[in-house]
Amino acid sequence: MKLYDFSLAPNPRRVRMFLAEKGIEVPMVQVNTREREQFSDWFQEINPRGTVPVLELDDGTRISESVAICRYFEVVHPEPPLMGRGATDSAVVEMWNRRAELEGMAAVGEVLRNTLPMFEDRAVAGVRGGVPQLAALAERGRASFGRFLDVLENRLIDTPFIAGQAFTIADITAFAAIDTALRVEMTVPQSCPNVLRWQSEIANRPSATA
Ligand SMILES: N[C@@H](CCC(=O)N[C@@H](CS)C(=O)NCC(=O)O)C(=O)O
Repeated sequence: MKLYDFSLAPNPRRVRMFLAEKGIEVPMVQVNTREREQFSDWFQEINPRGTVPVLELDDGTRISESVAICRYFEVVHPEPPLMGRGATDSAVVEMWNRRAELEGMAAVGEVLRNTLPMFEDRAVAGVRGGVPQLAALAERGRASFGRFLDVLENRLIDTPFIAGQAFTIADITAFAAIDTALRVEMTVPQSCPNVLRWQSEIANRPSATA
């Protein structure tokens, strides 16, 4: 088994945090997406979509998509549960993780991909070129990110973690999104004290450095 990873990229980081929380060690292969290694012949054979992370199992099965990879490890290594237990709990975790992806990670991605010079003409991940950056999308992403923080603030008034009483994959996704937002100078404002409290707690977990 091996995990195709890039230490500086946010989505592979989600998987590394998930593995660290479970105490699982997997051999990693670095794919330097800043050097466009995702478009190299060798990696295109692994994942023609040109994205990391990718988990390769010993039987040759390849799984891309961070959550699909996490799901695999949740099933083979259920402790500690990070995707909920039982029908209700799992659905609530999934709901919050989806929201963290669609409203948090996507918003941050929209800003990053449409502003950073390294993504010039490559505003969509996995595409070699011909996708120009659009300032309006970056602006929209900033507004979406602000709304996402408001959603988290309201949620974290009532619960210690995003999906409820326990740390889950939803915390990993939201934390990775918020940490990545720093790259484009988007920070959690003082008007979100509960998000700040939660953020510092997650940052103090050993998995945060994974
Ligand atoms: N939804 C996918 C997103 C994967 C993705 O976009 N990965 C980025 C790194 S965070 C990537 O590989 N980018 C390649 C590129 O910039 O061309 C997942 O969660 O695995």
